Amino acid sequence: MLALVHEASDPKLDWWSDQKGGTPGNLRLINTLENLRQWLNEKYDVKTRALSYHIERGGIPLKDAAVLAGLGIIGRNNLLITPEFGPHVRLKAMCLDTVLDSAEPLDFNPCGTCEMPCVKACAQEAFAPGSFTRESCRIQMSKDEASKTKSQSAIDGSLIEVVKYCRACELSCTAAK
Ligand code: B12
Repeated sequence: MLALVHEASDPKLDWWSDQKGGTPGNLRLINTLENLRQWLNEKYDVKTRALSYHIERGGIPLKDAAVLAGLGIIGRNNLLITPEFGPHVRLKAMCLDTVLDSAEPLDFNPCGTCEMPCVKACAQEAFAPGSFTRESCRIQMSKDEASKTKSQSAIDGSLIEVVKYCRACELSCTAAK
C-alpha cells in the first residue's frame, strides 16, 4: 500500500486530465510503485502485481485496504484519515506473492470530538442523511467535470484541459497535525 501526500498548497497534483495517470499525483504513485516492484523482484525475488485504480478494472477499495494496513481510519468525511497527514493522501496498492506481518489497528479517533467542518462544507449536503451519499457527491463531481479549465500541465508544462474536483470535505478537515 502506497500513500502520497497531496498538500492543499499543491492542488495541481489532483487535477484530472487525459494525460498519463489521470492526475500528476497518480502518475507519481504509478512510477514509485513500478520502482518498488522492480526492487522487490531484484532484491528479494518477490513477484508483484500492480492493482488498478478502478474497482471495476480489478482494483480494490483503497481506503479500506489502507485501514487494514494500519495507515489510518475512515473519517466522518468518508475519507481515509492518517494521523500524520489527515485526509490529504492519495493511494495505490499492489499484490505480493509473499505473506507479510499484519498491522495493528490504530488508536486514533479524530472525528470523535470534532465539530465536523467537512459536513458543513459540502455544497451538495452529501452527509445530510448521517453518512456519505455517493449520489449527492456525484452531482458536484459532474458539475466540476462540466467546468473544465485550461491550465498548465504539472507533468510537461503544456496547456491542457483539467478537471478540478471539489475537495471541500477533504480541505476543511482539521485532523492533520
Ligand atoms: C468511485 C470513487 C469515487 C466516487 C464514489 C465515492 C464513494 N465513496 O463511493 C466519487 C466519484 C463520488 C468519488 C469522490 C471522491 N473521491 Co473517490 N474514489 C473512488 C474509487 C475509484 C473507488 C471507491 C469505491 O467505490 N469504494 C467502494 C465503496 C463501497 O466505498 P465507500 O462508499 O467509501 O464505503 C466504504 C468505506 O466507507 C468503508 N468504511 C467505513 N467505515 C469503515 C471502518 C473500517 C474499520 C473499515 C475497514 C472500512 C470502513 O466501508 C465502506 C464499504 O467498503 C477510489 C479508489 C479506490 N480504488 O478505492 C477513489 C478514492 C476513494 N477517492 C478519493 C478522493 C480523494 C475523492 C474525492 C475527494 C474527490 C477527488 N478529489 O478525487 C471525493 C470525496 C468523496 C468522499 N467524501 O468520499 C481517494 C480518497 C483518499 C482518502 N484520503 O481517502 C481515493 C482512495 C482515490 C485516491 N486517489 O487515493 N470517488
